[in-house]
Amino acid sequence: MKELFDEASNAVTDANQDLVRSVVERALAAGIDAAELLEKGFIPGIAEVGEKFENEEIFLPRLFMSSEAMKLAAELCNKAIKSDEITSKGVVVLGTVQGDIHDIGKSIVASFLAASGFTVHDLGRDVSPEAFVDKAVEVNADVIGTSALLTTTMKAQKNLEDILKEESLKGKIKTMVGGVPVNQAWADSIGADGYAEDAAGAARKIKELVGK
Ligand code: B1M
Repeated sequence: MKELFDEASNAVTDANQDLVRSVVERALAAGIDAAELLEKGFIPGIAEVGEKFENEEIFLPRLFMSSEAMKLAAELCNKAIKSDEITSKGVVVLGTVQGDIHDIGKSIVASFLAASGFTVHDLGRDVSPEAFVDKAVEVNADVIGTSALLTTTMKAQKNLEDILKEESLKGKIKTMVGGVPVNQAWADSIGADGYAEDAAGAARKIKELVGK
């Protein structure tokens, strides 16, 4: 199993999409859980790529190619995570905040929530606070979940809190924040109702927020 996780990590660091497909196929055939494959194989691979980018060992084109491999890995694993639960535990509007195009982690969160029985409206990336609120009102959402990967885009999570307050929706619609630069202290400082470090934590926290 360890070898497959290492291969998964290498598939992302080497930006090898054929290897991504092959690892996912072999892992699922061997009965490995898709969520575990993401967590122990592919995600460590993209984290390593991020570190190399930060240390200027690799540059944007390479980061982009690895991110395409990671995106494929997430798509393939997400399909295997999907659940067939019929009764919805609650409605969640989810997206990556305005100005931010990082959507791989957000899509994994969407899959975990769907697998945990929530109805998820995934608005994609670069979503304005107004669009989050409009959709949440339209679908009578319990929770708005936002993902921010850049220190410069985290403030959009605060803008969302401000708009909810202005429209007297704060408390009626709960908010949940996540993403690499986000932490509990940030969530507390902007008045978000919840924070989670990863997708499994997001599903647990949202269950708590909607009381189910
Ligand atoms: Co960018 N990028 N990137 N990037 N990128 C980071 C975020 C960075 C940390 C890399 C680095 O320097 N080490 C850095 C940000 C630095 C900072 O803000 N301080 C950075 C930068 C600088 C940039 C650009 C500015 C680069 C440039 O153009 N010069 C640019 C910005 C574009 C923009 O958004 N406007 C950029 C572009 C890109 C790509 C397009 C090449 C690509 C994104 C492709 C895509 O998403 N479609 C990319 C990638 C891949 C990364 C890294 C390497 C990996 C992100 C990722 O997919 N991780 C990233 C480095 C890193 O994160 N270590 C980096 C895997 C994913 C599964 O994890 O998204 O963290 P993550 O999601 C996790 C948790 O965070 C959590 O659960 C998920 C699953 O476990 N979570 C939530 C996420 N959302 C949640 C919501 C919740 C709860 C939990 O509740 C609602």
